[in-house]
Amino acid sequence: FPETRCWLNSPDLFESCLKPRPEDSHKGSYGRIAIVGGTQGMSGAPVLAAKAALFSGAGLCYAIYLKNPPAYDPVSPEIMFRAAHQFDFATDVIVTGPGLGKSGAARDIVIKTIEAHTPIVLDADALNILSENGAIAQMLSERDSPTIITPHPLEAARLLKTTSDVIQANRLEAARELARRFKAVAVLKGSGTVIASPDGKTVINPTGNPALATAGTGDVLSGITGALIAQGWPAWEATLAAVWLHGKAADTLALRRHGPIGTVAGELAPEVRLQLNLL
Ligand code: NPW
Ligand code: AMP
Ligand code: MG
Repeated sequence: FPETRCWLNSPDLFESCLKPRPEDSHKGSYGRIAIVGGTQGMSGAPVLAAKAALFSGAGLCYAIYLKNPPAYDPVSPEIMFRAAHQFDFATDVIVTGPGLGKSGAARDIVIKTIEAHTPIVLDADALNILSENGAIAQMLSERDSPTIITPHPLEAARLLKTTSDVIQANRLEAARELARRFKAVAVLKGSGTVIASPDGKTVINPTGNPALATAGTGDVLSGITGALIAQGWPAWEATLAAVWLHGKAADTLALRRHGPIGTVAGELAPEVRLQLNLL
């Protein structure tokens, strides 16, 4: 890989992707996104991602559950819930993994996601399934549409068959290896998130702080990323912008609002919306 390390130091890099909204535009103009996940005990994860997707500007958002989708979410009634067997996956982008679990049905839905001819974001349990199934990993490298993977250090360790200590000691190399091996834009999360492309671009994100070290913040990141892709951003720029915005939202909350303790994942979406409108 070429040594293309740099810090993502301003939103200038992706500002050009953010287009003004034409007067006669409608919800269809801003893309349809499906979030797939939410097994028993983790039903909130797709809701966090879906809410973040809507606050990041997606036109229509479905939350897809393998079984027993909730009728609706009273806090975010904009989200449309579906059972996987009722859904045709004909959306502009699919985000699979938040709270998905690792059942046989979960594995089948990961395969269906990878077979889609749209950009996909694989997070959380979709990555854990990938780690345990070489044939699915092989399918990824044969896709003709963009793939984004968003592992935290332990998920990255599972994908690369190593330990999170080894990953953390070589974060740039690990991100590059993930991008190369899975032919994906790879986001190695954690303090100083590293984003790598399959062709060797590598950047480190400067935003974010330990306020993000709390349940569900990764699920939120997957929703923001999907939403920018639904709105037509290229995968690389969408990923850089999403990681930057997610961290910036946490910085704003922690520095300006209530300090570093006790941020919850659901609070990030309105801050991301504010940042996007400021760009
Ligand atoms: P340790 O403790 O250091 O050994 P898992 P998960 C490590 C869903 N969720 N730097 C750390 O390991 C997700 O979507 C649902 C270093 C940590 O203990 C998934 O589907 C929620 N290490 C599922 O739960 C809210 C780091 O990884 C371990 C690190 C399981 O996902 C919560 C955890 O990894 C959750 O999002 C870092 N920055 N970050 C809901 N409300 O429905 C993580 N680690 O065992 O894969 O579990 O990430 O919680
Ligand atoms: P997940 O573990 O999937 O919920 O993802 C956690 C999210 O919070 C990722 O975007 C991480 O980069 C971010 N995060 C966690 N801890 C920190 C930290 N200490 N500094 C900056 N970002 C963090
Ligand atoms: Mg996660």
